[in-house]
This record gives sequence, C-alpha cells and structure tokens, in this order.
Amino acid sequence: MTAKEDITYKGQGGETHQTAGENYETMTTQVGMPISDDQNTLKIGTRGPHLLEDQAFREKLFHFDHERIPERVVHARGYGAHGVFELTDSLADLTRADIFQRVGEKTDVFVRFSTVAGNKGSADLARDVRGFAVKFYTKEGNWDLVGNNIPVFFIQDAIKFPDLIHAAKQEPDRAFPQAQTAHDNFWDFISLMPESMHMVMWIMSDRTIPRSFRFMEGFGVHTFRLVDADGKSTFVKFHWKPKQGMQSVLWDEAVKINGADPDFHRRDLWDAIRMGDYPQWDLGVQVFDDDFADAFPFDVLDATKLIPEEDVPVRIVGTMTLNRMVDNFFAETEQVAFQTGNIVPGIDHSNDPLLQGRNFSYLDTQLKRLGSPNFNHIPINAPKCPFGHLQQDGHMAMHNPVGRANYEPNSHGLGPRENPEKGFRSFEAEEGGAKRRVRSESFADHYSQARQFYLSQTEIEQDHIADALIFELSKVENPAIRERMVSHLPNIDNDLASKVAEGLGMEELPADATPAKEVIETAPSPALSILANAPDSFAGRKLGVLLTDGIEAKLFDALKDAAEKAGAVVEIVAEKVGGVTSNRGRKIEADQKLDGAPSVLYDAVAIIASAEGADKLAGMHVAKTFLADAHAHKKFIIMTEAAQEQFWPAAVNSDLDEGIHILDDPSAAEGFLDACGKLRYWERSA
Ligand code: HDE
Repeated sequence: MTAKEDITYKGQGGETHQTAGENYETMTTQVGMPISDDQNTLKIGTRGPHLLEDQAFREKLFHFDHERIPERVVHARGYGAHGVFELTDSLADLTRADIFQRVGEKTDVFVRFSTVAGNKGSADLARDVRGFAVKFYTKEGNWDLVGNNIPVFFIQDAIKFPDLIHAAKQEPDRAFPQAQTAHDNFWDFISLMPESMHMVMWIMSDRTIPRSFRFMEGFGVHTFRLVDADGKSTFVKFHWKPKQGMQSVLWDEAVKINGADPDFHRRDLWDAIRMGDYPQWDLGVQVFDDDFADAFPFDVLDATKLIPEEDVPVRIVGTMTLNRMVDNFFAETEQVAFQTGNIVPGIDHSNDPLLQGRNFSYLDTQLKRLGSPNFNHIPINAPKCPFGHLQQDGHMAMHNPVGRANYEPNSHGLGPRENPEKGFRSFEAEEGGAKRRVRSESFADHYSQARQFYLSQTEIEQDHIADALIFELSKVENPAIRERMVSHLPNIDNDLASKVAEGLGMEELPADATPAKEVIETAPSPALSILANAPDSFAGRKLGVLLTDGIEAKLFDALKDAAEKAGAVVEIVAEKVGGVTSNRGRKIEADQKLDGAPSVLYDAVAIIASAEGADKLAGMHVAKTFLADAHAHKKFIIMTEAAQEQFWPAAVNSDLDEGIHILDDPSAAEGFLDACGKLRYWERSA
C-alpha cells in the first residue's frame, strides 16, 4: 500500500484501522505473528533452496490458493449495493408483515443485479434477463424478493430448469458461446418448448439490453400471498419501478460497449452511488382475490403469464433508495445468499410450480457455493433483528447456543422458544387431489400473452424484436431449428413471422406450429412498452464531450452548466488524457482518451472543436467513428460551427436533422439539454 491516507476496513470481524504515513500497523499472520519481511521467502543462502518451515509464506500461498468459491450456476455475474426501503402506503389492511405496517419506516436492504447465462467474468451487456434480487432486513427476519427485470419466465415447472440453463449456457463440447443465447442449443430447446414463447418476446425486446441497472424495472414474477393477522390471504405480485425511467441501448451499441467497457453496468452503479446520485425504485403491488384469479383467462400460478396493469393497477407502497456501495465485493456481493424460502410472517408462497421448485434450489445451492450450513452467519446474510435457535456446530460456526441447554423443550429455563402468536404461520389453504405428475390444463395457452406483448410495443420496439430474432437465429447453424422457431411466430403475429422469415432468407414460411389452445385476443397493454413510458428527462444520463485545442472555453462551460443543471454527468474526451488548451490558454483536463471512449458509452454527445481541431478530427478514424456511431445510434448531438463545417462531412454521409444542434453561442446549450430528455432522436433513419 502506498497511499498515505487513513483507511478503515469494515470487515466481517468488525473494523480494523490503518493509519497513514509512517505509522502503518504491523502486518501479521492470521494468528497475529508480526511479519518482518513480506518480500522474500525463507531460503538457505541467498539463492535457495526454500525452507518448508516458512509458515508465513505457506499460510499466504495456502490462503491464496483457496480464494475462489464456486460461482453461481446461474446469475454468476452480478453487482450489489446497499440501501433502504421506506414505506409510503401501509398495507396493514392486507398483511401482518411488519415491513408493511408503518408509513415512513425505513428497512435496510441489499440488492444484487445480475445477468443469467454468462460466467462471473462475462461482459455486462449480453442480451440476457437481469436478476433483481432484494434482501430486506426486516424486524421479523430477512425477506428475499428474488426477482428479474422481466415479469414472466421461460418455463412453467421447475423440473425443466436444468434443461433450460444447460441449453442457454455454453455448449458442453466446445464451451462457447459465452453469455449469449445466439446458438443452436438454446434455440433448439426453446423451439421445442412453446410455453417459452411469451418470454421469447421479452428477451428479444430491448428489456434484455438495459442502459444500466438503474433504468430497468423489477418483478417478483410469481404470484405470492399477503396474509393478515386473521389468516386471510390476498394474492399479490410485486413490481419495482425505476424513478429514473426505463432506458435501453441499441443492439449495435451493446456489442460495442462490451468491447469498450465490459463493466459498463457495474461502473454505472458504482459511479452513480459514489457521486450521490442515488437510484430509486418504487415498490408496487398488484393485489387480487380468488374471484379475480378464477375469472382471469390464464392461471395466476403460471409464471409464463403476467397480469396486465390495466386489469389490476399497480399500487405503489414504498420507495427503495440505493445509497451505499459494498466495502468488499467478495464479502458482500459474492457471498450474499438469496433464497425464495426467506419469507416473513404476513407473506406466503403460492402453489406456482416454479416457485415451489425454487424454494428447494436456493437453499441447496448456497450450501454448495458457500460450503457450510452456517452461511447465514456471514454478516451480509445475517438478520439485523434479534434471532435465536438451537442449531449448532458445522463448518465456520460463529453463533453457537450459549449455556447448558441446546435442545427444546428443556427444564433449565434456557434457550429460545416458539411463539405461536408472533411466529410465521402458513396460509391455511385447503388442498386435495390425487398424487399426479401432470401439467394443469389451465397452463396450456402459450401464445396469447406473447401476442399481447408484441402488439403492446411501439413500431420501433417491434422492429427491434424482429431484428433480434433474425440476429439470434442467423447464428443458429441448423436450418431445421431456425424453421421450427419461425413456425411459432404466426401464432404471435403474422407480420413478425414474415419479417423474420424474410430476414433469415427463407423462401417460404414454415408451416405454423399448432397451438395446444387457441390464441385469444387481449387488449394491448401500453405499460409493457419502454418507449411509450419514456421519462422525458436527461437526469442521471451521461454526456460525452469531445474537445480539441483552441476552443472557446465559454461554450464548454455553458454546456457543462446546462448538463449539470439537467442532472446529467459530463465526461470529457480528448485526443490525449492530459486534456486540451483553449484559445485563451486555459487547460481543460480530459477524463478519457478518445480511442478508449467511443460514443456508445454516452447518451448524447458534443463536439466542441476549433477550426484547426475540426480539421484534425476529420483525419482521425477514431474521431469519425465517434461521431458516425452517435449519429447512427440516433443520439442527440451538439457541435460547434467549425465541427459542423469541417468534421461532420468527413464523418457522416447525411444531412443535419433536428436531433443535431449547433453550439454557436453559449445560449444554445440549454435547448440541447432539453431535447436530450427524449434520449434518442428516433425520427432519424440511419
Ligand atoms: Fe433463480 N436461481 N431459479 N430464478 N435466480 C438462482 O440461486 C432457480 C428463477 C434468480 O443475485 C440460483 O443463489 C430455479 C426465476 C435471481 O444471488 C439457483 C428456477 C427467477 C438469482 C436458482 C429459477 C429467478 C437466481 C443460483 C426455476 C425470477 C440470483 C445461485 C424453478 C423470479 C440471485 C443462487 C443472486 C439464482 C434456481 C428460476 C431469479 C440455482 C430452480 C423465475 C435474481 O438456486
């Protein structure tokens, strides 16, 4: 360590403090033996051999060799943050859950966002579902809402999960492709599973290439139960709505971002929280009773179906704010162990067969990953409320029962006891029927909601779905798989089917797959579109400003002020990271060197160039790509007149349009930032 600053380590065993400067604390072994030399192993003579008695060396290497734990079998790549949930509307009328009683009360949370298919080191902008797992440290135990950014799932029964994941991840012989579904095995499996068609529409939509974790929704997916003090139950579905608004990138951007910054989503969350721009989500509930469930055309226990918000409005009950990054990634984000089984009094599971299967899998997987039944002793997993039980021993046990009695009942008057009044009670559902291995008939409609989703999208979004299907299926080598997949599409929409078939170069549409149940028409649900619900705000977004030497600094200042006023972040890009010098000799430092900061990293861009600078940019491939890509990705662009006259024609072979502003005067900056609220100039055909 070279930095001369005080550092406080908040580790699992409390805090350790390192003092700055010459007063570093003495380095020790694990058992506290002071170390005199951490640069050299113990040897005979000056050139060896080594001595086995060198405990300090052996302990250091032994520990290093054991640093890795198995990565999650799914959702391996993830990023976590701490925050608080504040209740804004009491649900005391529907549930006894302590967290939902008192308006204004704050509950600590830990959130982990993730991708599903990629390995731990994979790139952030894979086309993939995002995990959205929240651990609420409530006063009556930890409640884990282990959701996704998509409200439905691929399959209906947990027994198919290993097949789904095997098919989605790298193919077993070649061990590629990494973090993508654009390969034969995935589409082979999917095309044989009509129940996945609704999810297919979602994963081919822009939902799977979010601009960042901050700009996506979250869903509990399954139907759960809220249970009141009298044992009465109401069905519930949970929703997270980002206060920042939703936003996605374009596919061409996703591909390029993965190269330019594979940590794009991680960095975004880290930067936003460290800057104090805390992301927030509203928690909403859709509550409904048995009568609604019985009348709804689909089974509310089927995780491939959603309940449109237009049918059951989302009632907002609180807000989650993420306000603190972890102190240590491994200790917190890697070791956090979510479980669907972690529920609290007042919340209960439904009979959704996917959820029932998950309740087994999450507990099981934590034992494999964390290696001990005591994984809840790790601080990130431990409850923050009082707890007491008689479980003991095992690897790494940190909390053992104190005193003589480790059993119950006992007559020592020791130890915790059950509490019928306060304790968790399952909803007393009347269940019955023969023991059978079946799929309910009520789960048989596979296409109606896929069609509803597709028809609820704007035209731009529908095009993106078709393009994504064409892209993915073009990577499939076996034409029979492509055809089988396309054969499902007419059940969703004929135009979509034709577009995809055409994009794949098929001479004719394959015969339609026969639906198990006839497709029913349902009204479009505008709530399902990202673009129809666009935020009209540039707050929390990033403006990339490419500067050259010789500029008028006042133009840059005006733009920076306007961007900051709009709540956006400005990043300065220049040929050299040392920055540029204005026409009056002012030095402006850059944040990024141009070839390390392509425009795909920004939501809008500015080119502030002097006449000489614009000429220079016109001769640089990387500068031309910066502008050409920003244009092709329909970004709002502002340029100085010199850039427009000398650089633009060299980079872009198109006329200017209303998405392109000229920075001829400082007053132009505000109008540009207002326009940026639309996020993209969709009218541009590029
Ligand atoms: Fe998961 N899932 N899952 N899943 N899942 C895991 O648990 C599983 C499903 C979700 O950030 C694993 O701790 C089965 C739906 C998230 O740590 C594992 C089935 C939804 C995360 C597992 C599903 C999810 C996981 C792997 C079908 C959205 C990451 C590591 C029945 C509602 C949590 C782990 C984190 C992780 C099993 C389907 C969300 C293997 C068997 C549906 C966000 O237990």
